[in-house]
Amino acid sequence: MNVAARSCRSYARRYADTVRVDIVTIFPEFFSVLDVSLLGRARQTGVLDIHVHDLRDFTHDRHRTVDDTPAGGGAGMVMKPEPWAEALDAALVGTSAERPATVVFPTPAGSLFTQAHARALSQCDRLVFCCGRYEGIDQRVIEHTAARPGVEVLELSLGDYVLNGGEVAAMAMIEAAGRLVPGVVGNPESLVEESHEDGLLEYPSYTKPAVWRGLETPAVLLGGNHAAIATWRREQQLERTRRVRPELLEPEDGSPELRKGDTDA
Ligand code: JD8
Repeated sequence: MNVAARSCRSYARRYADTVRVDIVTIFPEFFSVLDVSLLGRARQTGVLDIHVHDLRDFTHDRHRTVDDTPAGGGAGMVMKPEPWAEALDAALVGTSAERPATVVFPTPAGSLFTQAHARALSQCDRLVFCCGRYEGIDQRVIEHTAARPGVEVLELSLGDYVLNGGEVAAMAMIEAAGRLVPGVVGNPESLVEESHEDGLLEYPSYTKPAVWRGLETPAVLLGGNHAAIATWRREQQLERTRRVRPELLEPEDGSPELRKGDTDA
């Protein structure tokens, strides 16, 4: 079974009409972007209940220390476990098998975040995002969190490139999941057509004027033949996907001999 399918089964289904999201970070100001646009409005209308916590508020020393030297040596610093445990104690208050929560640790060492994860996260009642910095978080925090009753832990990577911390990744995951929560996007029909929901890239879009700087809108889009338009758009999706992202057309778990271009000829 692939990771996404396995995750879908184990994630808590969403029944409440509000999704509660807690974010733990040493840079709470990063998340001011969640005040604007679609997610900002969803927060105002109460569909999303987002709370940002400063990890340093869970320290007890004068310098509000969240990092320490790596066990075994090496460059950089590692986030110490104690503030994380206290922050998660607070974020997970009331969590139980009956009131489950999904805790996401964005990390380059995690599974690749996909639209299937976004879909599954959008169906959870309670999400907690733990944003690491430096070389990352002491691994025991992940282990300890996964052992809490009612908690499902996910280590997810935004993609195969290096970020300075988990904040930007968490933001992308929150936006991808948040827009799938019922009531966040005004017209739910606009969700079904889009990229990655059907495993293909999107078709190109055009608006007026029909001729702009000598460039024409494809005639089929101006002809009013809706069947022809649908056929053209599907062909464009397939052509684009084959050209730009051919791997999306290959079977996900296909054995090598079944894959196109992978024969031993
Ligand atoms: C969390 C610390 C930085 C990671 C040394 C620089 C996700 N797709 C992704 N790329 N990078 C991250 C990510 C990076 C993070 C942290 C997520 C916490 N860093 C570290 C290890 C190597 N640096 C990510 N999701």
